[in-house]
Amino acid sequence: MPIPHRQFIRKAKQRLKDKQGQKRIEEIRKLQQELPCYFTGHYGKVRKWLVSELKKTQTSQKVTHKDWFAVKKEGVVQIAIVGAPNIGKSSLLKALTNVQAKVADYAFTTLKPIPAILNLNGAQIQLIEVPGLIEGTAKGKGSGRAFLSVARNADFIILMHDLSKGKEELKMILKELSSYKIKKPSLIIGNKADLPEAPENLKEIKATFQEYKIVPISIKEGGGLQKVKKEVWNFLKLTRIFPKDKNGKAASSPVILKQGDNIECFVEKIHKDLLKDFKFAKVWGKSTKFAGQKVGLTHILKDKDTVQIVSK
Ligand SMILES: Nc1nc2c(ncn2[C@@H]2O[C@H](COP(=O)(O)OP(=O)(O)O)[C@@H](O)[C@H]2O)c(=O)[nH]1
Ligand SMILES: [Mg+2]
Repeated sequence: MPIPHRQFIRKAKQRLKDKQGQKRIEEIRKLQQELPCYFTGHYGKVRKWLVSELKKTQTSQKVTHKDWFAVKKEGVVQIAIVGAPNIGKSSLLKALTNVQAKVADYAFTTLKPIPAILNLNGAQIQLIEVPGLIEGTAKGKGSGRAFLSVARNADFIILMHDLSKGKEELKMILKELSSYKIKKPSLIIGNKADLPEAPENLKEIKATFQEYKIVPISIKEGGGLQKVKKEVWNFLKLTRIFPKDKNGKAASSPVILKQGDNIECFVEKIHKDLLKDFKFAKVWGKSTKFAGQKVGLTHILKDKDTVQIVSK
């Protein structure tokens, strides 16, 4: 259950109290994630307040730190792909999206973050290749910091590892990430599984890093990409909701919501104006006891539900 909005505001203010600049931006983004998705009423006001705090902080940030930049958020979530240079990050981006990223057999190929859109089960997911951490640092403090801020601002992290290298290399990178205060990776991709050293290294890595999901792939030979998509979909915790029109015809492309989102979130996504004329909704699918069940705004939806909105 969401906590009452007053308690939320008190907690939010406390958490933002001594935070400035980038730290404040990160905290505001976290709070936005934690906010229950009501767009009206008290929580609607809290939501607006957080947006205005974010804008204020970003404006002052631009004035004081000219070297800071962010990749514009597009799609429903942003995933940063991080790791050492030359492990296949650009290759992965090319394999999953239609972006033209440069792939080359030497470090320093990718010198700035590259965003691309992956369509996953009807959800637009923004992937960002972050230049190899060492590349960033080598290029000078300014852009190195900028890369880190891109990785820190992403909603999720995918860490890529070259399976021709052993567990020490991976340990080092994980330590590096946490020292830069980058989120714990949601997934580790072990690329270059086609190389002769890979099976032995994978075995050792799986035994050492048991708290992580590790997916071996070979972009070169085309293996493992479907598994990557499946794992990404799992950690995103999204739901696909199919709208049904007045005549009972269900749409073929879903509205994408977060797990735990309710009818109000769904209505808001379709059209803000629908909310004031909302009477009830009819739902088919896993969230209901029977087909076509009548529900109100607070009904929580489940993946692949079909929803018909009935207006006043
Ligand atoms: N053997 C092998 N080589 C790969 C694989 N994926 C990428 N590479 C090679 O690794 C090198 C670096 O790739 P790139 O995508 O530019 O890596 P990035 O620096 O991490 O973006 C290139 O020569 C790729 O052809 C793979 O699955 N197996
Ligand atoms: Mg690259």
